[in-house]
Amino acid sequence: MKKIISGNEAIALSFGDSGGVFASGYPGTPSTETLEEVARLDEVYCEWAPNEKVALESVIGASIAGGRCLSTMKHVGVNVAADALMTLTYTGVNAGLILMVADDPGMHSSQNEQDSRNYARFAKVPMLDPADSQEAYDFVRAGFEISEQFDTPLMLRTTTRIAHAKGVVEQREKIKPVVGEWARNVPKYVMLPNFGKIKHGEVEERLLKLREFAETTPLNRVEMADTELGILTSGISYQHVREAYPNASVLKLGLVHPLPEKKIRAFAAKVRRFMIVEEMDAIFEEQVRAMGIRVDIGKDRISYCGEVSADIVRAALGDAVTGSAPPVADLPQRPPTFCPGCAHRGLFTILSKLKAFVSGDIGCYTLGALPPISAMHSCICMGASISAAHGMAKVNEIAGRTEKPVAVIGDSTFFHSGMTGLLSLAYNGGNALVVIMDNRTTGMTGGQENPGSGRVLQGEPARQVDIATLVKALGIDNVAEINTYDLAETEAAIRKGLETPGPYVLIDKNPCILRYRVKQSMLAVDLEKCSGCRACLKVTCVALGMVPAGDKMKVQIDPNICNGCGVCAQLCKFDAMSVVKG
Ligand SMILES: Cc1ncc(C[n+]2csc(CCOP(=O)(O)OP(=O)(O)O)c2C)c(N)n1
Repeated sequence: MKKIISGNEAIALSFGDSGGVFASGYPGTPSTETLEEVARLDEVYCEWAPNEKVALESVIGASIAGGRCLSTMKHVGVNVAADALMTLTYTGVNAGLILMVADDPGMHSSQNEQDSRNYARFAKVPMLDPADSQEAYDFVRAGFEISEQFDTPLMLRTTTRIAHAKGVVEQREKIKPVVGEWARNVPKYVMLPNFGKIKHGEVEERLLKLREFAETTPLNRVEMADTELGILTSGISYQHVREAYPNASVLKLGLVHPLPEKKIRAFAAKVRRFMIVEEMDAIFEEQVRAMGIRVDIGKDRISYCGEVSADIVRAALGDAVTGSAPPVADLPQRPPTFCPGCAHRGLFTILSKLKAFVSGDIGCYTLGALPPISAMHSCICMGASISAAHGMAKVNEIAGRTEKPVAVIGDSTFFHSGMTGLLSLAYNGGNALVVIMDNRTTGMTGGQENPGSGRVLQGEPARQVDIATLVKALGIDNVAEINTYDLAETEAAIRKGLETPGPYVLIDKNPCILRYRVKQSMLAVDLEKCSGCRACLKVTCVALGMVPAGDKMKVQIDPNICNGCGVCAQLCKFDAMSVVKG
């Protein structure tokens, strides 16, 4: 059967068709839909883990117990899971294990642009890099086979355009899932130093065998055409190469680690100009140069930053670019902002007013860093807000400064990796105010379930963790609930938290209005009372706009967008806004 589906959907479909039994991941664009699609399959169990390390560890267990398994995450998720990965590479697998990682060249929705091919080299594991939805589908099946044949975890790498673009996929015959033996093998799975030493040697031998495999596998194919130009490429870059130079010879790698040295050498020898086209790091180029193979065009002409395009490939060869129209330069910037009715808005309005130093985290609340609110001063990675605030407070203490930092973190991020930071804050006698925005979903990535939402990925009700109880158990005595829709109450609570020495936690429990479709009420502006002062615009709500009224510009509220949260009304000194529909 043929279907038109995205790379993420293709991977999920193939997991179900290739004997997959267990999947676990953590949301992160552009990987998220993969597990959401797996959740729709019959006969497959899957779950959101609280973070990527837990997800990978759970699939390690599933593999040991004999089930083909998949872990999904975005590129930065591998940093979190890396501790498990670096030893999983030693133990190998029992049933096939695929770690799917979605890279985001161009940073469409990520905090950095790291190239996961580095991890395949670092962990010495095979990596597949599909170039379209069909390959995404096929590479899952091939991935399980390679994983089992070579006793290794396998990384399946996608990039945003492979993950989200749709293409035709022909489904293969379904393999019925068969759960194998539950492996009891101490020297293989207990990585004490003595066993680990033996295993390291095996990893190196495995890599040699994989190198041989890379030479012959059809996953790496030569498309010989005009020998004037030969291009080594993989993944989405292959599509750009083909668009720019349909007549060039191409060595297209599906298995991007380890590299087929003999194949590359033979290919390079046959073409007059040898070019390497790869997004982000010079992973191929550095290895190919180290093999002593000449590279005529590579990273000297193609940036390490951002995505590759057909025009970039053409420009690298000094040819005229023909493609897309240039971006319109003078359009006004429209940075993203909180949804109308989002509870984060009230919190950041007050943090901005109090000029607090905010140690931020990753989630919808990160938008509090943008003007005109501009109330976030650092944001590093998931879970860093509390630990970073703790470090700031300690140095402030050493410097004799009295200002107390505020850490802002969401529920999903708190479960992911904020809890340990809070434990440290309590244990090490820290001095920070922590605001946990518990909107009961993983909002930024589209509203996924988490341990506080009361449901699991496949929809069943689940035990709901009470964050206040958890916070107290981690050693925090001062814990209070706030309602960030009430600005006066929020201001008083934050002032108290800042004035009270030691760790202090405030929890807002207003649900995500987008995920839970909460419509509170609707406001309207009395134009007679509105002075046009624009104080309300500080909350950056898209429901607010300026309209001509007499000789002035005054504020109007779009009734279709307003959620009635009332935060803007609380900033109006003229009492011009009121509820028109409750
Ligand atoms: C290590 C890592 N994994 C996943 C992501 C993707 N991601 C960005 S924000 C976020 C969670 C946001 O949820 P929450 O903290 O509850 O805040 P909300 O967006 O709901 O306000 C996720 C999963 C990431 N940036 N880094």
